[in-house]
Amino acid sequence: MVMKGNVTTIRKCLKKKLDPFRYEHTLGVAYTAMCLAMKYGEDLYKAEMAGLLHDCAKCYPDDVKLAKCEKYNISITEVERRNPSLVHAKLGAFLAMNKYGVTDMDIIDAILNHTTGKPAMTRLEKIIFVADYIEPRRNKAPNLDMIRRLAFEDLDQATCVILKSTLNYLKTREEAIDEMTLRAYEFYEKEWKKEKGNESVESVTENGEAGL
Ligand code: DGI
Ligand code: FE
Ligand code: FE
Repeated sequence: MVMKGNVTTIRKCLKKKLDPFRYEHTLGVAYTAMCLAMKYGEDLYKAEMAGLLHDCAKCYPDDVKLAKCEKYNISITEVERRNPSLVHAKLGAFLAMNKYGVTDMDIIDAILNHTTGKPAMTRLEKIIFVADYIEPRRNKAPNLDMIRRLAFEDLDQATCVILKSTLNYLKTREEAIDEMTLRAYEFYEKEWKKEKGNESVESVTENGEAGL
């Protein structure tokens, strides 16, 4: 077990476990999450820890991810079995708790829900979900400039646009869509409509999918 809550120690360990691109992304998410935390009054330490650890299980090969889930009794859905890359969120939350010594459930939940999102996310969950998409090293998604601005104006609307872009991307690639991704979008689309009436989410995401 890594020394509890020590950012420097956790970083050293992550540098060994992740490839260089993923490590850079990880630092980007941690810093972006802290910026969003400053804007929205979230705890900076929680944002940093969740950002640092959100992809800690990302770089294991798919079969190793599934084997580790079996070993630790982490249950896998049908969609996850067909798309083992989705599993890094669950496995990452488990490792954050059991290997990196995180006890704060806000941090664990933010790691757990960072890939699909879910309805009615906490502020920290939304911060990590959004930071994952907009961090400076991420550059493939369309409309990133707009989404980056929106993230610092309205966290719920940014969450909604990112979910929509992700769904568009998954549809064009004919990938299985996790029930939770859909439910999350439906929830945030309702919130969007309450706020923006007839202006559709598509009007913001219209020119394309999220090339992740
Ligand atoms: O781990 P990252 O690449 O930093 O980001 P992430 O954890 O958000 O994972 C991104 C990938 O997850 C991206 O390729 C889209 C995919 N994803 C999100 N929701 C779903 C999904 N993939 C499938 N098959 N189904 C989903 O519902
Ligand atoms: Fe991830
Ligand atoms: Fe990530």
